[in-house]
Amino acid sequence: MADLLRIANEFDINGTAISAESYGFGHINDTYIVVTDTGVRYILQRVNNNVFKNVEQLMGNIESVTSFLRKGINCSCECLTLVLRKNGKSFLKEDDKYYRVYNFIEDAVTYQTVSEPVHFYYSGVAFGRFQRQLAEFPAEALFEVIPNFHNTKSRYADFEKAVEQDVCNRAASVKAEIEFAKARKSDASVLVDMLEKGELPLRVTHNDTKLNNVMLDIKTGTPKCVIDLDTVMPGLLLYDFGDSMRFGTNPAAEDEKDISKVYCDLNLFEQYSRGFLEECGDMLTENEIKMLPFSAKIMTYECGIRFLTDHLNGDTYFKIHRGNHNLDRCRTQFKLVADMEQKMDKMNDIIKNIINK
Ligand code: ADP
Ligand code: GN1
Ligand code: MG
Repeated sequence: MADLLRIANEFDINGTAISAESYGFGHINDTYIVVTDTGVRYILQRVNNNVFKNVEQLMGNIESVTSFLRKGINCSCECLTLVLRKNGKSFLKEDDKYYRVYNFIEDAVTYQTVSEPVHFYYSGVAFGRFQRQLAEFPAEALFEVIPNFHNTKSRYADFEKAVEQDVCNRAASVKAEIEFAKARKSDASVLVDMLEKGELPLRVTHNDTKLNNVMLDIKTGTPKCVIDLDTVMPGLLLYDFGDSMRFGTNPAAEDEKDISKVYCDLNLFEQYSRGFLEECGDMLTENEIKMLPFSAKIMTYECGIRFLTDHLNGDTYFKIHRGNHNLDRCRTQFKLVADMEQKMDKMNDIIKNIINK
């Protein structure tokens, strides 16, 4: 802890850091809650530079996105705020490790699953608003921190390579999952092809819109702040919509071992869709509207193959906390994909009803 306190004190915080504890449930960065002797709380993060190879450019993105968002705020929401160092820099590099500090968003919570449907509605409001707020952001100013991040076709190619190489000899034990993924290979190119043909517009998107990346007011549930801006890059609006649905319509945990508990709750699908479309529905093209339900399925499929790929590669990307953790995560995603396939017509009807109201 001494090291973390020393690092936190390198930033221009209020008082002197006196405690630092692990915090949150992210799969990528190391997050700590820091408290100072004046009672102010901060978030200290060690940025995962195995995942993010260009942390300096990533921090540049966050600086420009947060200052753009801050200028445009016209609601009771907050914007993620970096605490700078005394020399004006937004991060500290030490022994090839990168650290940053954010103001702690007080009186707000993140949820790991939806307990009150209204929370998911407000999560839709938050990400729909985020989309609208960034509509005029100059996309060319952003560094592409992870190229092809949601290029499902290239994610599929990574998966095939992992199966072929089978570096941990795990492929034989996950035949059913491999077959499930292979059977849907053609789905992987649908959005990528539409983008290439100019049938979907490239926008500035969040790209990691799961429920625990939005902070909701602890009392009212209304949106307080969209967080985890590491992956803000040019992308498809459908990535943001679909990824929220992937995580939030499933009443069970993303790593639930008992997959009989995993399904897509259509009431939750409707709640989020309403919130999202109320905020940014008027921006959407016809093709974007048409592909909303499919995006939920494809983002779930993509995440499933990413977890499976990481399992096959020996768990080098996502943090794991038990044996077969990535495999358990993959299984929940594939169960959800299968359920969404059954419910696709109903999902389409829900979107049509909202749009035609
Ligand atoms: P990761 O990239 O690992 O997911 P996040 O930036 O999402 O990291 O942070 C992990 C968790 O820490 C979040 O889900 C949230 O609960 C908490 N958190 C992050 N930033 C803040 C903040 N500024 N104020 C309060 N809590 C935060
Ligand atoms: C990671 O950082 P976190 O935990 O919010 C991942 C997302 C996945 C998600 C699955 C940079 O998100 O792409 O969808 O796990 N982030 C990165 O839960 O790879
Ligand atoms: Mg996160």
